Amino acid sequence: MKPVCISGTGLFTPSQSISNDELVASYNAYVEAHNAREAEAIAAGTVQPLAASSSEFIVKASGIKARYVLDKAGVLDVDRMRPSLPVRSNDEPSLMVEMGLAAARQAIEAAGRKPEDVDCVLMACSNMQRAYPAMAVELQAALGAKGYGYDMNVACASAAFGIQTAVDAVRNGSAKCALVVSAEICSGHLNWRNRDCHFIFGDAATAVLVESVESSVSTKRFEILGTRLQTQFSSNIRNNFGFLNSAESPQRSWDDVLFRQEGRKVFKEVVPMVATLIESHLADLQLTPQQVKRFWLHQANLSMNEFIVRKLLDRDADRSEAPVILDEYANTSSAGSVIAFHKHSQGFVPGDVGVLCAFGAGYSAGSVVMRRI
Ligand code: CO8
Repeated sequence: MKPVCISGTGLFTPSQSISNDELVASYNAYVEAHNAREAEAIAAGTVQPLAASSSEFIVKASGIKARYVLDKAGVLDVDRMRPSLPVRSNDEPSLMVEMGLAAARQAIEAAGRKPEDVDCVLMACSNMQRAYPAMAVELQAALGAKGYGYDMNVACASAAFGIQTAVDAVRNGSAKCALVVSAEICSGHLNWRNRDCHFIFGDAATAVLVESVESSVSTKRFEILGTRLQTQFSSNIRNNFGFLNSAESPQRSWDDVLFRQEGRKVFKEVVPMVATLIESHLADLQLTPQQVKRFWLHQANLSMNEFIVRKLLDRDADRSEAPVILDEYANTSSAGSVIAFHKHSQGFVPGDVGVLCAFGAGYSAGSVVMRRI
């Protein structure tokens, strides 16, 4: 098989960040206002009081300390509690493409390439800003890339699925230089009024360039030794937003067309699924987890990642073996594992092996085993 590599990565980080304390102050002001407004009904037992959130809980339960967002003011505004994003005309670039473009340009430059060298653009992420035309095709045009582009949605695992698709395209000759962009505006799909999950997500965009080893010119390349994908249906992470919403009767509430999950169940079911996926994938490549220098895991929950790596290594891992970015970024869905890779791929010498693994709704999971060359 033709050897294929990741020749460059890029990252776009929004300029605005919200700390847990800022987020909790806004949420608790909303709770107080709600409980005061409903005081009589609460006293009569016909309305349940809302409970306060806390920064201590958020850090303990998730490891998250802050998150980047496109619009901090809208999220923290107690009367709004969602980003305020002005509508753009059809002649203006869409937000997702603007974010993706910044990450894409970095990845292309890191690989020593030019935009016109790219001949396949995949927009691989959880939530597309619109149904069509495909976000990837708009990005392809904005970039000045050639070839073709299309969108892929496999929730938080989208980047791994996109990388496998890019590898297949380069291997079979349908592309020479494939770009996988994961632009996530999670702040638009999060219910900031839901105490169970109001702290979970942030916004960011990543890009990964995939080429054949033979034709790549990058000075920092990771040969992809193998990719493996797995899916298993579950409604434990679900978003019912879709094009039938306007036709449905009765109409769904906003709560039902935003992100929701059974976090505990997800934790329990996804940890073993991911550990088994990585272990069996490595075994089929004649590798053991102990031979892996670094695991760039999906960034949803710190304990979840610690469990997965402990299962693989039979001991606790340190942060150089399993980098953490969720403390600063929160869960950025498909961008998370690529941010970890982008920010923490230094210190590798030729021959060193690393595993990128993304997982999430579906359930879906994908591992990418790579070796520095
Ligand atoms: N503040 C204080 N207390 C709280 C809060 C809060 N904010 N929230 C809950 N509590 C309380 C609960 O009421 C409960 O109290 P009690 O014990 O008295 O009933 C207690 O804390 C424990 O609650 P939980 O059991 O819910 O808490 P956990 O310890 O399980 O932690 C987590 C919750 C952090 C959600 C955890 O379960 C988790 O991270 N699980 C894994 C989730 C995961 O990986 N999900 C993947 C989602 S990503 C994906 O694929 C989606 C893609 C789509 C992206 C779209 C963008 C929006």
